[in-house]
Amino acid sequence: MSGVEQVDILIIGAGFSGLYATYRFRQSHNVICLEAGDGVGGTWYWNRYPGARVDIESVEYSYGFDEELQQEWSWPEYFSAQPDLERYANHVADRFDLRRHIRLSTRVERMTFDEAADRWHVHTSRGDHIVCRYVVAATGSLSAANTPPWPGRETFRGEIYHTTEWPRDGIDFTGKRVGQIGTGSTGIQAAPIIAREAEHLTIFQRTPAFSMPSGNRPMDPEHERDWKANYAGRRKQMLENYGASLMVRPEQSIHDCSPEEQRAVLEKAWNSKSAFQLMLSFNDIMSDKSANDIVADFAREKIRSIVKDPVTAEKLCPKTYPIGGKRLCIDAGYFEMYNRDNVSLVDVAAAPIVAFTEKGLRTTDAEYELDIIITATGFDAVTGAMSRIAIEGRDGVILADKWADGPSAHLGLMVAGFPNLFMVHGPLTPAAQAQMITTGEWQVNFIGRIIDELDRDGLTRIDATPEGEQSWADEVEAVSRFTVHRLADSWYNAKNIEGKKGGFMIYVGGFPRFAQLSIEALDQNYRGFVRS
Ligand code: N01
Repeated sequence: MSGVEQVDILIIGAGFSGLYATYRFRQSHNVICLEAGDGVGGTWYWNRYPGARVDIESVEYSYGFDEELQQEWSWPEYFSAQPDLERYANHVADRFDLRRHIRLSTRVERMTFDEAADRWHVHTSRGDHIVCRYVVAATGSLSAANTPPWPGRETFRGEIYHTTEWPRDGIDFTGKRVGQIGTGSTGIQAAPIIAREAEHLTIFQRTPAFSMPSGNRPMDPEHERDWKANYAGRRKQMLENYGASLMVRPEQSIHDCSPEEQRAVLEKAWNSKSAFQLMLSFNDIMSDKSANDIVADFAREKIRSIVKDPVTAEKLCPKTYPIGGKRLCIDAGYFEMYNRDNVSLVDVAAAPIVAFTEKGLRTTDAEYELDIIITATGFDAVTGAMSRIAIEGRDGVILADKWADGPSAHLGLMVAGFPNLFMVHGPLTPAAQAQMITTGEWQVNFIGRIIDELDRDGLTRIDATPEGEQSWADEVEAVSRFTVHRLADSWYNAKNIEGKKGGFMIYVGGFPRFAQLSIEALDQNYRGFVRS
């Protein structure tokens, strides 16, 4: 498209937050939503690998903004699979007539802030040049693929796929020798299904993961009816809970129980059919390393009881970080998969992968011949999606440069020097520590309040101050001291990618505190912001 277009609000991303932002802002403003994919749904558009499924109950992990929508929609399973989540995103786009605001297959490449006019100039992969008052970046915290850095990729004669860029028509693994790199939430979901089809599946594991059974099952109509009878009340209650979810946080310390009592509670949690119940068995698992050790031992015992070959079982037992320190994985038959004859495990912590070759992959001690390589290697998380756009704020500062040593953002919402640019689920927000659809709606509404108050007061610019950024950085750091997350290398602290700097990039103080501090900042005369 040629010529310069003008809109009030430009939204980047048509994932769940971007769709809601489009709905919310088009009621009062002229909006456009740009989406890199050729369909809506964000995470649930891109991650169509076999077994992709949400780990929060779908009755929770869904929109609450429209009572009719939540009454009408039915989830076929407790923890929905990717196709159902994508179908839901498409339904919402159609039902609320959002598509006329959305431009698909359009990646934002460059943005510059015009200080004289208080306008962003946004340039896209299709040549659009759009001038707008505000940008709402709903770009996702897990949307920029982390691709392994090894040389020789172009020499490999077979096929390579990243799980987050999965072909729409799927992949036929029949009769193929498949190699999968990565055993995080994604790899653990995909592998058991690939193993059923492939001639042979080799898993290349750098760090073993803790995982528990997802407990997915067909939706119980009574459960659905019960939710729908008081959906609004439950949504409100969710926002009052740490993870914006009704998962119950217990009062009891593990140290107040005898070993037998501990075991009984942990067994019940393991079989609860409720993902994460294990971590919610006692109140000190995430804060007290000795409490955590008891649960980690229990989870390792489960692995040893499932995996028949003791050498493989031992390799699969995580021993270098606390359980829950990296996000707990959920699975459907992951550990059982290693009892198959056509699955083998390679420890690439001991002998790292160094290159793709014509025939497959080479580690420091062997070459593996493969027909298909799956990189389930995760994401340039939290900052990647924004840093990959050339965003130039005031005084010519580029966002990726400003964040070179780690992200800064007041309330995880705005970066000083980048006025009128709001992030949903930005760095230093609870992100995946809280249920992302409901908290995304909350953040969009919060941005809505800011924009409405600028309009009301006849102002055209809002920026975070360096002091605001610093105070939020202090808060993020302070709350992170109380959790065992610090003891694990993960995408939370940028240590999943060699050379990436970041510090602790997730707010672990809980959603209610995050929301309360955000509201207080606005109520206290926009503390940490400057408006003009
Ligand atoms: O990514 P990850 P993910 N050489 O970063 C390995 C959400 N999610 O896509 O642990 C060898 O967790 C890496 O090894 P290591 C959820 O929030 C949710 O799986 O870094 N290996 C690891 O094993 C989750 O936390 C759901 O040592 C390399 C794997 O690749 C987040 O997304 C489902 C490597 C990456 O694991 C990310 O999950 C899926 C290298 N160079 C995702 N680089 C559900 O809701 C990376 N690895 C259920």
